[in-house]
Amino acid sequence: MNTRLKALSDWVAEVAKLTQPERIHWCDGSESEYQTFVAEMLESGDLIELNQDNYPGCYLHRSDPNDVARVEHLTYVCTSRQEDAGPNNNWMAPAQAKQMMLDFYAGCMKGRTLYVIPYCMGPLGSPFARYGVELTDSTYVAANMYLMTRMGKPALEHIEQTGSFIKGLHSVGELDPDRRFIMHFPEELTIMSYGSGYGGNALLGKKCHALRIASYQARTEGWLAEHMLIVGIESPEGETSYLACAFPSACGKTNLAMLIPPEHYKGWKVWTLGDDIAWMHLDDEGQLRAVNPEAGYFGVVPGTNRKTNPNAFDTITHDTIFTNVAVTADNDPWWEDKDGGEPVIDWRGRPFDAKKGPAAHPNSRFTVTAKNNPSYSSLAEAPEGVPISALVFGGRRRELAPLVYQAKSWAHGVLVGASVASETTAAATGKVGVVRRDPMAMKPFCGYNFGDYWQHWLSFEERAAKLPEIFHVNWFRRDADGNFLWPGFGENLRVLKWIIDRCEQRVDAVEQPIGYLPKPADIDVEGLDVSPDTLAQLLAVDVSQWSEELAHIDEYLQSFGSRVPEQLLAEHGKVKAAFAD
Ligand code: SAT
Ligand code: MN
Repeated sequence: MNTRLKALSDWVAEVAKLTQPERIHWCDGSESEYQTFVAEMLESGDLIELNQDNYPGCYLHRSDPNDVARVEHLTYVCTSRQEDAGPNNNWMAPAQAKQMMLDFYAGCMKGRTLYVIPYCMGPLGSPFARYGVELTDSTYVAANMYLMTRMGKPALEHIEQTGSFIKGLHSVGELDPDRRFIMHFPEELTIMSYGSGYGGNALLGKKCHALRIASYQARTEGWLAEHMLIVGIESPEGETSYLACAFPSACGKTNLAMLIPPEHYKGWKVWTLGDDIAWMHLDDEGQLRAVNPEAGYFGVVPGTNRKTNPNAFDTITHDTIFTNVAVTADNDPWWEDKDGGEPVIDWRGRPFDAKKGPAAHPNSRFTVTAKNNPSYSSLAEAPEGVPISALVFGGRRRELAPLVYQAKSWAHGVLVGASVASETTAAATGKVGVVRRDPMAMKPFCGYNFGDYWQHWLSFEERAAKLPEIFHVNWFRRDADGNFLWPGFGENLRVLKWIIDRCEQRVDAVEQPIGYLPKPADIDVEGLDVSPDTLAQLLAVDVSQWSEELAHIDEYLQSFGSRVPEQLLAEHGKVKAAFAD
């Protein structure tokens, strides 16, 4: 065995006995090892080489057509008491769940390689970094983990020193949707995943470890593991503010994290720290600081182009694994709104026929190291993380939620986060475009009861010296004809600027029952096709729509029974009373 840590070698031996792989490969995390994975997958057909002149180092993976997104209905949190998982999670008794998974795993790796992937989430050696080991029979997963995490020898050395790591066992199995489960055992720091090779179901360092297990640990240890991008906004004066923003999957986190300032924002710079997950701790001075546990991006491809997100576009022109995109006659990758090229073969490998649906799958993805990103922040590797000035929640709402508003206090901000709702997207299986409650964009990812989670959020008020201001944004408002009212993408910097000005107390606002809204004159629309009337619509608070929303929020909070913090209900009561005034 390739480790001196007995707990690890014993576990690998036990899993090998159960799953019976043909061989075991201990990942060292080297570039040459990655190239071996690629060569093997080109040979097996798991990867297809794309045009290497136009897209050097880029490959295409076509997944099973039944395995293209997260499966929330098959994802479970198995705590010993059901109420600890909460109504927000599927639950199964740990012994039952484990037995079911062990039955699936019996002999499942026959003829395959078992990869042992030691990985680190967070900057290596940072006090906030956490370690795990994923065992998988998928070369695609091993290659993706190389791009997405700090994996291999240094992580293993650290694990050997401390003896502590999260155990993640994964097998693609038969890719049978009826034999597919993603199981979490937070009390035992263990993950078991079977029957899917898709990102969030299979790259166990990401949603399974860095959100579900980590959020559970964070609660007991006094920190936060959140579904948030981290971005640094540098003004022409050289002052950088860091924001952490929570939006549900496929609502533009990657775009915001890589934003390019609008033309007349001369001298402004935007730095990416992370595009999906933030781990936040209070430092010795009581300041909230964030690190990104990941080292790469698993982003939505469709819609990415030189206009919407030039940084992302540049990032994925080399050394990228594309999953489920289409290809052109020149063997270039292609997706909807790529601008340029024509699809010839669709994501399933069939000749493209518009009647059969989109060329690229709506949840097609790119996997790429963060080092490819031209705007990658020099502080992204800083062990102590960056100080956070503002937390921003948001969702995809065609109506109701204004472009931006600010919570009146920390506790009110926790209510704003807890009340987030958003239209569903293709990032998870199921119907798209249905509004559902998605508190803090964590509905699919919180590893414990939301009632306890909100209490944990509230508890920061008494422990922190200066907490970030909390905001809510909505880039997705539409008019009666379905047209977006706000241009979005790089222009969102105009809203972020207002947020930063509020944090620095440089601008005042209009008080409304739901929070502080901008004065129209304080949202810069110079050079935009946004009329004063449109801006007024974007900033309007419709009383009758909001009273309906408040009733929904009430009902939702009540569904958590006695676990909902009294303080949260009191905050909600204040908003209702303000509307009644
Ligand atoms: O597949 S992932 O869960 O990693 C992507 C997402 O849905 O956010
Ligand atoms: Mn995500």
